[in-house]
Amino acid sequence: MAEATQAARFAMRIFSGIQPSGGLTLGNYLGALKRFVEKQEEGIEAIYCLVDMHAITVWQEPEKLRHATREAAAGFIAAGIDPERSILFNQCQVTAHAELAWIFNCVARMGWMNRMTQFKDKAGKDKEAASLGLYAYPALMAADILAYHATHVPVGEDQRQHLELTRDIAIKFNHDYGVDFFPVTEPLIEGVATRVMSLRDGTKKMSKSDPSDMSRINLTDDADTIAQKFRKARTDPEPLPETTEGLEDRAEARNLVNIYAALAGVDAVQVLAEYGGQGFGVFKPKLADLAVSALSPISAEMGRLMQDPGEIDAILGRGAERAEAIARPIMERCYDIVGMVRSRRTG
Ligand code: AQP
Repeated sequence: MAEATQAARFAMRIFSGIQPSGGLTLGNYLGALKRFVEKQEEGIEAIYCLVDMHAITVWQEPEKLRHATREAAAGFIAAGIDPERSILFNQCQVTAHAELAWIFNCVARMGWMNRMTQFKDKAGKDKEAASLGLYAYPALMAADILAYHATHVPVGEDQRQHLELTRDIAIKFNHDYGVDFFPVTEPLIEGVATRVMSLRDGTKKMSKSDPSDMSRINLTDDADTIAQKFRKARTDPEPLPETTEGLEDRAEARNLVNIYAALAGVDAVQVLAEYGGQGFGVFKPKLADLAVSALSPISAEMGRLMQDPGEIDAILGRGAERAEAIARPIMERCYDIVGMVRSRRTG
């Protein structure tokens, strides 16, 4: 189906999610949250979801999950998501996600799922012990997006493969049932920080669930902790290069330069124009100062919002009602297309 026809049929709508599987990191902020806020400011209709059902694909302590969900919601609001303009809610409160995921489990092919690198990374060596949910995760993610007929998904680079699977599922569903029902969603992978790397290993992505807290900056870290983590960040002994080509085989240096660029709203060329030839002894404190000035207002506001968890729950509840109002008619039409009888009276 021509992209142009689809563009005409589906109004631009953004969906994106973050797992409350721990505290939000600088990677989540630069790769996702900061860009969600930019999209909101562009006036695009946007739905943001704390994907608690994805989080439980690996074990979560119930109390920690509850706390992380509220804290992530506070992080979204503190970073600039306005829950009146955008829709902000947690996944389990809108049942269409789970319902559509089941249908997509029956559309997606085993061969497609077997190619998913995130499952291989997260399941590690003992795949037999991984949950079935972890394996089926990409079908739930496709459901998250397509339950809203979302056309665009702002994500970090790590999610590219999942977005491709979402497109494959939409195309196969449309083809199998002879309809033009689900949009073929476009990923929005933009900016200099689409893949923020671990501070301990420049080849691994910065992640909430990395066992080493020193590998990441948490949005709740205080100024001293941020400065200490950057000071101790792994680097090589060379000064920063004058050009970006000089970063090619220097994963850790490249990561710190990209983080600086994303926080300052410039590109790596501009960062190197200022710091090329300087050592990390000079660069790291400047980077820490920049990170503290960007993150400390967010962490202060998160702290304030977390004083009133009841208000956060109310915001998530209202967001879920608005999300449900979009997803329910799409879900009902989907059941109809699939041939399922829906005769129960509602309301
Ligand atoms: N390091 C990163 N750099 C850029 N973007 C990132 N994102 C996550 N880490 C980085 C983006 O944040 C959004 C939400 O991701 P998620 O939390 O749902 O899942 P994840 O990618 O699996 O994140 P984590 O931190 O690695 O979680 P755990 O440790 O629980 O698996 C996505 O848009 C993602 O691209």
